[in-house]
This record gives sequence, C-alpha cells and structure tokens, in this order.
Amino acid sequence: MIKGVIFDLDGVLVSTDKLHYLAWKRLAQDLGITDFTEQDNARQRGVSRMASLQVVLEKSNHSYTDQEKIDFAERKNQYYVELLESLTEKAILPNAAETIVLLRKKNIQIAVGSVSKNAPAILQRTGLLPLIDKVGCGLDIIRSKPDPEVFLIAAKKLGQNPKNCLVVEDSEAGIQAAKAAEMKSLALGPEKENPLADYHAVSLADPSINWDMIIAS
Ligand code: B16
Ligand code: MG
Repeated sequence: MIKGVIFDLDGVLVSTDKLHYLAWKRLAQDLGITDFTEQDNARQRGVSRMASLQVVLEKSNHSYTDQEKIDFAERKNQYYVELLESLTEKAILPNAAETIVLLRKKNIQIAVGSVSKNAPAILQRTGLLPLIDKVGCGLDIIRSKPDPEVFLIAAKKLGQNPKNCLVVEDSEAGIQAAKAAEMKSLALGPEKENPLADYHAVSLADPSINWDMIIAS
C-alpha cells in the first residue's frame, strides 16, 4: 500500500534541464570547450554537481586541481541561479501540479526527493511549494543518487516506512536509488523502459498511469 509519493524535481515536476544545460555550456565555453552538447547534458541528469562537472571536463585537455574544480562547479551554479531568476510556474511540466492535487485528495503524502541544492528555490519560484508536504534535497545529503539517501530522508520526513513509498523519477541514477531504498518506482521519459522500475509512463500527463492501482500495490 502506497502512503507517500516522492517526486524527483528536475525533469519530473519542472523543466529545469534546459537551464542546467545552458549554465554548463557557458562554463564549458569559459574553459575553451566548444563541443559540449545536449547529449553530454543528458548524462548529467540526476547526478551531483561535481559528477556533472566531470562530464564537462572529459572534453578538456587540461588537468585541474581539486580547488579549481570546486570553483568551476560554484561558477556554473552562479550561472544556473541567474537563469533560475526567470523561472515561473510556466516551468511546471504538464499535469504535474494536477497529479499532486489528485494524490493529496486520495490522502497520499507528497515529498520531493532531489539532489539539487536549488530545489527549495525552484519549488518557491514555480509556486509548487504549498502543494508539497516535505522536501528532501541536496542540502540534506552527503551522497547523491544512485545512493538512496535523499529518498530515505524524504520518507523519514514524511514519517513513512520506505516500503510504503513510491518514487517518480526520470533518471537512471534515481531509479537505482529508489530500488536501493526498497521503494517502488514510476519511471518517466528517458527511463520509461527501465526494467528496474515497477511502473512506466511517458510523463505525468500519460493517461495510462493508473494511480488507484499503484496506490493499492
Ligand atoms: P544543483 P534532480 C539534479 O536534480 C539534476 O537532475 C542534476 O542535473 C543536477 O546536477 C543535480 O540536481 C544537482 O543540482 O547543482 O542545483 O545542486 O533530478 O535530483 O531533481
Ligand atoms: Mg530528474
């Protein structure tokens, strides 16, 4: 029986992927990397800021010190935060807010489980925050997905047993994290055929999602 649903943020509730891409591309250009592509960006989905930086630096001939890498990640975050200033409710993905409202009516508790340290600001800017009971985010964790830490913290904040939680995810790392947390998962978009997930759909607007069946499982 599902009592809590934990939503990933980027790519599930909001479309911030494009902003991450633009910020990383700007940093890449600063470093003289001109061939950073959207395919590279797809590999950054759901993984930590420092692991995402590694994807950029794979395209560089230079080797950098740990301190330089920390500075680069911080610079990318400044670029990203600048872009977030223009974020509005228009960034909410189709049927995401409606799904949360529907689940709340069914007495399901709602959490966000995102490794982004910017998750609270994104929820605030898009107006989603009042619909969410608890937020587990990059500010709460030491280990990023595929480690289950962020989902276990979200479940704990909800006061729910992990076995009674469902994770909604669009990244491979996130589906692996849900499995490691012993939670059920609904895989969306690029992961819609991920065999580790229990349920699959194109997006939250997919009419094939049967919430009553999922909740009863
Ligand atoms: P930040 P999620 C993840 O969010 C993003 O998918 C990933 O691309 C990003 O590197 C990570 O957050 C860290 O974000 O730099 O804002 O702290 O998918 O877990 O909601
Ligand atoms: Mg995501």
